Amino acid sequence: MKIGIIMGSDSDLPEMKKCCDVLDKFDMEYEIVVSSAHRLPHNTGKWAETAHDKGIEVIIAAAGMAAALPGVVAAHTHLPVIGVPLTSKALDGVDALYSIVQMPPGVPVATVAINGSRNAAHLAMQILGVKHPTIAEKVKTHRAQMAAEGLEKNERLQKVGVEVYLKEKN
Ligand code: RP5
Repeated sequence: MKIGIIMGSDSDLPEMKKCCDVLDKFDMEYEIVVSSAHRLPHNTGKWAETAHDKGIEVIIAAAGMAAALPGVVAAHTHLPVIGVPLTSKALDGVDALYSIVQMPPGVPVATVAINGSRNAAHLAMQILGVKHPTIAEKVKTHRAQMAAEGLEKNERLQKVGVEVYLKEKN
């Protein structure tokens, strides 16, 4: 097991499925659990404390609203923790962003954008790539594919112009 994903509620699952989709695409091993820092504090702490022993090497923690989860998980493990702030109705994710990003020195959470669950997956792979060359190769191959796609798009735009390009795109 390489990546552990934890989220504060099953209502976070639709956004976190996008993270799973990226990891599935690259054939990455992960486990995904739902455990709230506020509603299940002991369970959450235990999961984080035992993550390393289970073979997890990097953790993605996602939550909305008060969003204590990524910080609480980081407090219970030496593993790197990537925090994903999720949108909520009242404050649209800014509440979660501020909660997750403002960690005290010594207990960092690497915070991605609001609803940035796909980038959490990519960052987790980059972290694992430091130790696992096969994962680093996957990251490099993906970057090369993105660059090739970008060049193709520009070539097409230069060839057909704005109007046709937009018609084709829509
Ligand atoms: C947070 O509160 C969760 O991460 C979720 O984003 C939010 C709302 O949770 P539910 O009331 O939908 O379970 O802890």
